[in-house]
Amino acid sequence: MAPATRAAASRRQQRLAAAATTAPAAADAAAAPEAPAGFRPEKPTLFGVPVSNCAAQNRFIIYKKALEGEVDIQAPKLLGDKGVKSPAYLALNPQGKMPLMVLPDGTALPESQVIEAYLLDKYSGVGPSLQPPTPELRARAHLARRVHDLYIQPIQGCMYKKMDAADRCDQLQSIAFQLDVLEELVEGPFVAGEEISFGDAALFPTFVFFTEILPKHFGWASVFEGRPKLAAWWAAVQADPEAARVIAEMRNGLADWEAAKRWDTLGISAQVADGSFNWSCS
Ligand SMILES: N[C@@H](CCC(=O)N[C@@H](CS)C(=O)NCC(=O)O)C(=O)O
Repeated sequence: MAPATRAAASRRQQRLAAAATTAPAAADAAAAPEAPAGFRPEKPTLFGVPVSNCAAQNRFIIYKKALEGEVDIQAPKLLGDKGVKSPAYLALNPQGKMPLMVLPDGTALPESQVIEAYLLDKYSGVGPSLQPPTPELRARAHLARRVHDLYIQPIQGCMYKKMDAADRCDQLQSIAFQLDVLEELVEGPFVAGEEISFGDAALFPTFVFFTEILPKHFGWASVFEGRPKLAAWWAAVQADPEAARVIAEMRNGLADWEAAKRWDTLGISAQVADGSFNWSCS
């Protein structure tokens, strides 16, 4: 390796090591359990919490293919008190996000789409394929995931995170727009036709946020008003037993947020009460 390349590689290693060791406050680091060195789980292990829509996408695949004997599901706190910001977690996923899958050889697979592709590939012979039957329908399922991952997931925090009121309102308007995009995209009854597929897996957990949060905290009359195809799709998804299980898990997580008065504590309710913005995106 040329000296300049070696120096750049060394700087990169230092930045990653710094992210993995300095993210938690020093006081917390003392309380955190010792990070397992070179985490090597017995089974492929998915890290995520019930309320995370990103992790929920992957749990759906695991449940649908009945892989719970093969794949372990754990909370990020297994790797440290700071969860996704624990040094041991950051060493496996420097982005500090869930989900993350760790394989028995220590290989770390972050990103819900990567984990999903791995599960669908590795266990292609187990349970339903979750692949739409034609290239055109598979393209539609991929498009649903792209719309979700590029245009919805990055702004979903506007429903439940602390932020400036004007930015929040702009992002809620963008969500309303993306719902209109999805209304045109869904084939029916599922995203890519007759069978539930990875295209639905990408979308439906985020609809738990939409349906639980937007009417209750932002005064939306309905997420589905003027969107009949999406309304029928949501009914079809909820009738799927494994989707219903994931939806219930997420709702329980949201109930904890409600019990903790998250929207009041973060000042979201006060922003909405101010009424200077069109929160219902009508
Ligand atoms: N593109 C990523 C997004 C991951 C992501 O943003 N995960 C959220 C939960 S849905 C998270 O880990 N948030 C915790 C944090 O940012 O501290 C994926 O699809 O996996």
